Amino acid sequence: MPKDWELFLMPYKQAVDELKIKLRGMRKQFQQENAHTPIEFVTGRVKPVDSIIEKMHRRQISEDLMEQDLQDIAGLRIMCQFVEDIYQVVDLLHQRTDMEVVEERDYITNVKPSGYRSYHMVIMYPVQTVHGEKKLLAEIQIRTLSMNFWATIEHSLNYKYQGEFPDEINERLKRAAEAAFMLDQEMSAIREEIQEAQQLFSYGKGQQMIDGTIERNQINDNDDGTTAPQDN
Ligand code: 0O2
Ligand code: 0O2
Repeated sequence: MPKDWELFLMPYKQAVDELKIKLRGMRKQFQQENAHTPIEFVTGRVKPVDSIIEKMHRRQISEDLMEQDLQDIAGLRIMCQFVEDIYQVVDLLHQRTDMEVVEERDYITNVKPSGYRSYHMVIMYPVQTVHGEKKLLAEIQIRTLSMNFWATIEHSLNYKYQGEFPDEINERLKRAAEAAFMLDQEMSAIREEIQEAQQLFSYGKGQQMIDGTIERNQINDNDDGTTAPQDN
């Protein structure tokens, strides 16, 4: 195991920070161009050391293979409004020249037995360090808001039951996953109508800015794409 975890994880932290800025920048660019943005918001984290150690034990990964086999030390998550947006983001990431897609897992078409849905991409990403370039793996999970709601709840229940759900909870979670996916399908069916309304709304916001009546964008648009007022 690395003697100095902080030092070992530094490039991973740098990768997560850089990728958050780049992915949030994509959202900003779509908004600036008054186009529908396929990215609703972006989060990211470096896997905590205890989770890294636990996963290495569980998957019997040796230390020399850690950086190769543990693909989610750096993890990014992109939340989208519609299932169609997920595939647009996938295409956009394929086109980028600052990262290389090395693996993909489509858990939307191939739903996990738990009911989990998301699109996973593993990328090779170069970070510049004082010792030169270091290429490392990062995992990008792309999902709808509805898939994210389900995964977040299921993940927190996992803490309580350590993955051993009682049958009734298991069944309910699977039903909830299907209900969440039905919500996605219903929203997709009226996607054009929703996007038209959203475009009118954002155009309205822009007009208000030009008139100088109210500077809504300043209070409403956080860096992470949420709409809560900023503290700083
Ligand atoms: P928990 O509760 O254990 O999950 P910012 O200030 O917005 O630039 P910040 O504060 O680092 O960035 O937070 P960010 O980027 O909004 O999101 C961090 C949270 O996102 C983490 O919570 C994770 O829950 C979640 N997350 C984001 N991406 C991933 C991912 O790829 N994999 C996993 N497993 N989780 C992800 P915490 O704080 O770690 O707490
Ligand atoms: P974290 O940081 O707690 O989220 P493995 O861990 O062996 O099952 P593998 O091969 O590394 O999986 O990759 P996989 O299955 O493509 O992706 C693993 C990650 O996807 C998990 O990270 C979760 O973030 C998410 N995930 C996969 N299946 C489920 C599921 O059934 N429910 C929820 N809520 N999330 C899931 P980790 O390792 O759990 O770490």
